[in-house]
Amino acid sequence: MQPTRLRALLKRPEVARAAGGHDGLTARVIEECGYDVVWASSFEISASRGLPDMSLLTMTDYLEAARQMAAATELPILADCDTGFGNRLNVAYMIRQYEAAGIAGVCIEDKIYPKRNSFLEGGQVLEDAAEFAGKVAVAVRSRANPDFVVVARTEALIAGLGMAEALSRCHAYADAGADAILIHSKSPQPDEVVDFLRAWQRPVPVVVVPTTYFGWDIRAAGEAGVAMVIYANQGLRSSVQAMRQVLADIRTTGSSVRVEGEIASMKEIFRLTRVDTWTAVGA
Ligand code: SPV
Ligand code: MG
Repeated sequence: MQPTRLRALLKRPEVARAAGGHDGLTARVIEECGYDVVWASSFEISASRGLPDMSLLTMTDYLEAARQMAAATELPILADCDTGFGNRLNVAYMIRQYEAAGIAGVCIEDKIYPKRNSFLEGGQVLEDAAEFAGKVAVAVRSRANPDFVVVARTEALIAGLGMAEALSRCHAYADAGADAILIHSKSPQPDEVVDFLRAWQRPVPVVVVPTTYFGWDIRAAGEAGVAMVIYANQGLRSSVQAMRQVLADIRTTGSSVRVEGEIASMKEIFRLTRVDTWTAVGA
């Protein structure tokens, strides 16, 4: 059901909106804010454990986080699965595991393992395109439900390899059966993503992550032909900022008086964590 929903979201004329989460609570907030999809972000899942997004966690760690998100929300979960955690065999295993956990789809990227977050300088090394297309084909073949979504992400622009390389890679991934393409860019302007979209003639939907070119809004993305926008990390970044301000204020003033009106009440957290449902179970 969730895979079918995610697939339909990628096909409709309106742009789908995904937001990055890392646990049950963040998934619920994303749902309440009206997003269509939860992006189980490798960056957020790592950062929430105090770790950088550098392939330090295992597939099991990422899967457990995605499972928590799926349990907490009705929204489809698109799981960021980095490089697929190994070779084609690992990809086949990963697909089985994520599908069985009720995840709607996965995204794999064409970097070599261990990968580093796209916004870290250096170490952005791409896997051979044919090898990665092989991984995409295995991912597609390994799903039990044909609606389970496989997104193929190219890091060609991140690695500075240029538009021709990005396009030829995405053509190969589409030929291998990818349900959608994610074109990643760290440019402060949307120009290279716009150029890519202009040149993209396949019927395969395109997903973007406007972290650095944040001025490009959803309307502009829709006009350029984007199927889904992922706000991958703004949730986590905002929570760090808010927590820091509030805790610093309490530390400075010696009480929480000044911030009580600005922070979520205990009642609100009870509601978000469905305390009524659990109370109704009885003791
Ligand atoms: C993530 O959210 O983990 C992503 C997007 O993969 S990025 O951080 O931009 O690489
Ligand atoms: Mg990631």
